[in-house]
Amino acid sequence: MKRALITGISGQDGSYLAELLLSKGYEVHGLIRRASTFNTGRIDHLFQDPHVPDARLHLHYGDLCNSEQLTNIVYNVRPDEIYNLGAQSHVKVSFDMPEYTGDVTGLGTTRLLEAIRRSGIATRFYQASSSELYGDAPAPQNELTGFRPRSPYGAAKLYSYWMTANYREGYGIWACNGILFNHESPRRGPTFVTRKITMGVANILAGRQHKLYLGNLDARRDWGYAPDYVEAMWRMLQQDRPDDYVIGTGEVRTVKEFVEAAFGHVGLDWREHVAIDPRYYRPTEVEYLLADASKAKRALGWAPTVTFRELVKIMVDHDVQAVRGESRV
Ligand code: NAP
Ligand code: G4F
Repeated sequence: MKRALITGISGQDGSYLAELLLSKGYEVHGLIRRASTFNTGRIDHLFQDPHVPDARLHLHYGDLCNSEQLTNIVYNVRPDEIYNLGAQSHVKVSFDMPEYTGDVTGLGTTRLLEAIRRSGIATRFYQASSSELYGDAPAPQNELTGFRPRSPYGAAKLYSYWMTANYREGYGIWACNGILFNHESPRRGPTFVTRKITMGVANILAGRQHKLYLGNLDARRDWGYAPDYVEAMWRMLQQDRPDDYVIGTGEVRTVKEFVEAAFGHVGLDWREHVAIDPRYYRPTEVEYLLADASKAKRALGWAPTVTFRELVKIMVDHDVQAVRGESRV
């Protein structure tokens, strides 16, 4: 039985990845942060009582800011595969908390890579790199495009990208960067723009909210469906040799197009409900992200299965049902 460790298991991607690996027969270990309330809502349906002899999901308290515990877990669990998905992942928040973002999203990766190096275990490492690395580099972006990050988050991810590449080259660690473009789902955090819009639509439809306040509607993103993207992560770690891959749909839309599609799906006119609040503008914006994922298609046999329209429908339908009290993800 293969054993995997996932940091960020309580997040959007971590929860889908845990489902995928459990379905493939893996024993899955996840790093979670201690909180005063439960923060495992996205993985509660996967929970197994650890006293059950054949339990295959195990959660460990720890933090990417703390190397002791990372080293303990890596050394004691001795995973075959490690997926580093934990991060302060919000770009706008990274402008408010640049130092903390650097600590978690940047140095956290080094702490984990050092834990692997010092433990001496043979493991395969996945680093959750991001299209934010590209910043204002011209679109479409692929593995050969130069990085020009435009936020503390992007800069922290850039550091992690290069540490991953350096540990691969310097120490022979089997390590990959997945450079993933935006991917969404009904489990997306509510302050990212897609989920903020779909939850806003559901609340407006139910008469619980009248206005939805947003920032830059002109930014263009390549939005895919998160379960497709965790499949790509897994495929990267099944290759003969470690490499870096861009993952995205190759389809680009503006935030405004997402708004129109989401409101239009339930028969509302977005212009009556959306207002601009400059507080959601960023000091530096990434205007145009569009993936050229031809390498992943060729080498991993990976392709997205959900179109932009289908993604909007999945998310709006989920949130409308959730407001009616019928939610199930
Ligand atoms: P997410 O929903 O925000 O999840 C982030 C995860 O990181 C959560 O489990 C969170 O735990 C954990 N975390 C935060 N700070 C931590 C710390 N100090 N120590 C340990 N864990 C910590 O993010 P996501 O959308 O699933 O994305 C997964 C990864 O891919 C992230 O690294 C993100 O930056 C990257 N990425 C995402 C996208 C995208 O479009 N979704 C695209 C490219 C790259 P709590 O639940 O306790 O907060
Ligand atoms: O949904 P967003 O916050 O995602 P962003 O900044 O693209 O970052 C996400 O994708 C990255 C991959 O490219 C990940 F690495 C990162 O972890 C995260 O998952 O914003 C998307 C766009 C931006 O241009 C933003 O300015 O939407 C614009 N926007 C307009 N109004 C808004 C809002 N973003 C947010 N969060 N909230 C708004 O009200």
